[in-house]
Amino acid sequence: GLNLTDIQGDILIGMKKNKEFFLFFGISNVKTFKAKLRSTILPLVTPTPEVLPGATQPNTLLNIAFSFPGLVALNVTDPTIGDVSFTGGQEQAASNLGDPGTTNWVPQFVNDANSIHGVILLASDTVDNVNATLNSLQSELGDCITEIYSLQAAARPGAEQGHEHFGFLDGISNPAVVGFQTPLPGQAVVPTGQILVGEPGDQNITVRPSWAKVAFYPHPSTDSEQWVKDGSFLVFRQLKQLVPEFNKFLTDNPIREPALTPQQGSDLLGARMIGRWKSGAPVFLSPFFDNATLGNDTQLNNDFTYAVPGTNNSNTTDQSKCPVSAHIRKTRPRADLGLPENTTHHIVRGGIPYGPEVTAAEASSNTTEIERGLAFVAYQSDISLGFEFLQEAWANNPNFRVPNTGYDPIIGADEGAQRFVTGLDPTNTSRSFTLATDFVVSRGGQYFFSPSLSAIANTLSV
Ligand code: N7H
Repeated sequence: GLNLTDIQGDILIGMKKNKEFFLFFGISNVKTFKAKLRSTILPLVTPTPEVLPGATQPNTLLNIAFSFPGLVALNVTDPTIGDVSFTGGQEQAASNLGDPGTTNWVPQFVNDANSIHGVILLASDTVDNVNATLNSLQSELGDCITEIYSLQAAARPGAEQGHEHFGFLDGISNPAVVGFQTPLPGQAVVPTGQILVGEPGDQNITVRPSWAKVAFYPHPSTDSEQWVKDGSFLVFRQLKQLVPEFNKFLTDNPIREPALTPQQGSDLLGARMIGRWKSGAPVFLSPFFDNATLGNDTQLNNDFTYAVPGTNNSNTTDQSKCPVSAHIRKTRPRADLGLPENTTHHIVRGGIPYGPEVTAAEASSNTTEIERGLAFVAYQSDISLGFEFLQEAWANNPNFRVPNTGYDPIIGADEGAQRFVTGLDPTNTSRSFTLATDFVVSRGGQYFFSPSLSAIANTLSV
């Protein structure tokens, strides 16, 4: 079985707190940092058992991950971990990811990409708790680290808690790894090595798509690299969401159907862009109206495949119940790639919203004035088969599976160019919509490696 006490808590099921602070730091004094990593930080690192349901938790949960330049600074054996995306860094991948270069990026992710050595994640119920931990950490660490950038993220208030800024319930569908969780109906079950480096299934890919970068070698490859086992690559992206603009698009383009009011037509358009209603109910199971009971029921809200009910085969072209390009269908095609489900391209998502609610002025002008969005966090054992594959080969590919069905209307991108998507109008699924601007704008990020606790103790801090 898995050694859960050795695996950082955010990886497999997430720290799941209402407040989360991301501290991007540089290491200014390697020797002192290594000593403090062991004496101060390691005892605060939250392992998986502490985030399991019913566990007693500290007030503030902490996880830590390192960039490639960070592992180089710490002088570990093979800081590349055999992952070329990790080694290259996210900045190098910007255009491939569909960003218009780094024009919209947070300056620190560009200018200080080599100085950001790691990220500390602090999660708690209150910002006061986070700040208390941060203050004591900073006074203990002194000047052996430098803050380069930070982001305070928070769940949305009141009834919107758990919903991202466009209004949709998030955190419903994440894969379960074999032998760890009992899967809920419809939940993907993936080999442990899909998410954790060095576990069965890691890099166990016989046929890689021709465009995919080939890793140098499976990780870990030699005994001296065993420290990478049970770590996971953490992809961080600050994804700005243009909420008033998104809402205006829905208002301007309601699905017209006799049984629907214009508001219901707009809601239907939004739901078909995601593949779920705001409550979380999948449009495949509830094609015309939201169904909050279904959305909230974890036994039912993920239990579908896109296959025609009663059949076990893939259903590649029918869009009547869910567009082929809907965000959740692009990023997890389920039966569309055949059953049993493909287990190669799965990530565990642990993102959280950041930024304030839409103001009255923004709503009435249909224009974003204050930045808000998603602090996107994804874990996988191979970045090019995980996050990069979902973004590049699926979301940004208008011909994925069915030619000319268009981009993922939420996250699909073509370096800022206008995009098209079909399938959104159930009364005419060949109708094409033009998305003149992106509703999600990448502000960039970095690739990190979230090591096991034993790697922190025995390798990174010595
Ligand atoms: Fe996505 N959204 O509100 O539209 N996402 N996502 N995502 N996403 C999901 O099923 C959203 C992003 C995936 O298993 C839901 O938990 C937004 C990136 C995957 O069926 C909602 C942003 C990538 C799934 C959103 C964003 C993904 C998923 C439904 C950016 C990867 C699970 C809730 C601001 C490259 C699919 C749920 C499945 C679900 C939204 C980003 C991937 C509501 C707003 C960058 C794999």
